[in-house]
Amino acid sequence: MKQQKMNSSKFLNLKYKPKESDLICLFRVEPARSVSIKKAAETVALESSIGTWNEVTTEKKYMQDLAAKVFSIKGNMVKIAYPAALFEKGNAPNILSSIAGNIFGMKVVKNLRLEDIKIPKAILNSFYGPKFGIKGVRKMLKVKNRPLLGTIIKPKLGLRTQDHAEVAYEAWLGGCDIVKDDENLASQKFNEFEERLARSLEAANKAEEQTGEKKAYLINVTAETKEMMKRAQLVEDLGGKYVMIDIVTAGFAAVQSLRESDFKLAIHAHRAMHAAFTRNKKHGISMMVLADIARLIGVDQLHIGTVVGKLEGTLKEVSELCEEIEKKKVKETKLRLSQDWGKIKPVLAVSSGGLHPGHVPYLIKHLGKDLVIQMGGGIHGHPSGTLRGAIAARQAIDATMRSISLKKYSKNHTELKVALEEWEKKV
Ligand code: RUB
Ligand code: CA
Repeated sequence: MKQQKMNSSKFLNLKYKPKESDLICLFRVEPARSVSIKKAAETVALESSIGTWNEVTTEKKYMQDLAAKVFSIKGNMVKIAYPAALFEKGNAPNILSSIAGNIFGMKVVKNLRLEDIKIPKAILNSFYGPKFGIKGVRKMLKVKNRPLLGTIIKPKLGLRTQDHAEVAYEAWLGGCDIVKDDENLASQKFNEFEERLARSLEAANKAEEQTGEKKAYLINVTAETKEMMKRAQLVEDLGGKYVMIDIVTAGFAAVQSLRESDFKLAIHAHRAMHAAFTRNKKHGISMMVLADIARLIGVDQLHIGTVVGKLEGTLKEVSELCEEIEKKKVKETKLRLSQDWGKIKPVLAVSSGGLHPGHVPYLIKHLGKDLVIQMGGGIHGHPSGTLRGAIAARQAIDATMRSISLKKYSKNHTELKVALEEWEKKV
């Protein structure tokens, strides 16, 4: 490949000690054939800060301090420090257009993956972070100690509004704290938003009266931004507590708009489409980075994976993600940078995708009790229906919180027994 002619030394300084105020990125860089790792790394730094493919006559001395610097190269792992002044504060799309922009398509890299980012205090404090966070959500739902139980209405598309509300009611009655729409339910003709909202909130109120517990409906407001805001307003007007949004397909600016409005609504973040760029271990953007952005812009709950369910993600990856969003300070690991989240509240982790009651002990053991355990098929697929399915799931949580094995607990809890028999081979 033809090497680029450029004045790039200002973009590579292995003696550079990053400043507290720098934003740090950890990249995995696989250079193209005949390109050195140094050349590939400094090209990433220049393209994502003040450089381009050649020297330009418009460059001024006063901008030199804005150059991003490669300051560490270990094998393929490269760290780059970005001066905070490169970015507009409080503007997530702007930050991503720099550190995760053109660079993924450059010919000097065969593969490039942004593994993690470390956000300096000044940038952190320019964002809202979660409005409720773990404590706020627990307070709202009056659940102190155990994981929250959630369900996704299934089938994900197709149910008519009255049936949707009926299924939701049964799930709440059986013991779910949270009932949510699936990622691709919006306002289709068979189940329009406004009617669904009204009917489902009615069902939630009825279930609250009958169980004495708080019940939340997480309606999916994902839509064009102005329409999304109208829908969120409607949720607030009708007394809802939560909204759900597909943060990747709606876009980070839309999530910021939702968070930075005056709504008193908790935000549940679904990550549909993330695996298009997070799954390839050599190229793209990691889920860790997506989690950082989600916490920064202020969602209250985020899907992080299940390890044992239907979607990919190792225990190490999922538990590191859980720490990243739930702790105040996280330590550096092989694929993660340290972070002090300061005043930014923690986000409640959500495990969802292919789960059933038999998975509960594993999830609580490895991810802790600050968790929403969500089961769609694992509740509505219970041989005796949704109500019994939700009862079984809640029994699994109760047993685990009391350190009783599911097998033992199921001896005098029929719903759990049936669930365990049904999914025995799928634990
Ligand atoms: C859950 C489901 C959710 C996934 C999303 O349904 O399909 O959309 O949790 O994945 P079920 P992730 O319980 O029937 O599998 O949580 O990994 O983002
Ligand atoms: Ca991070």
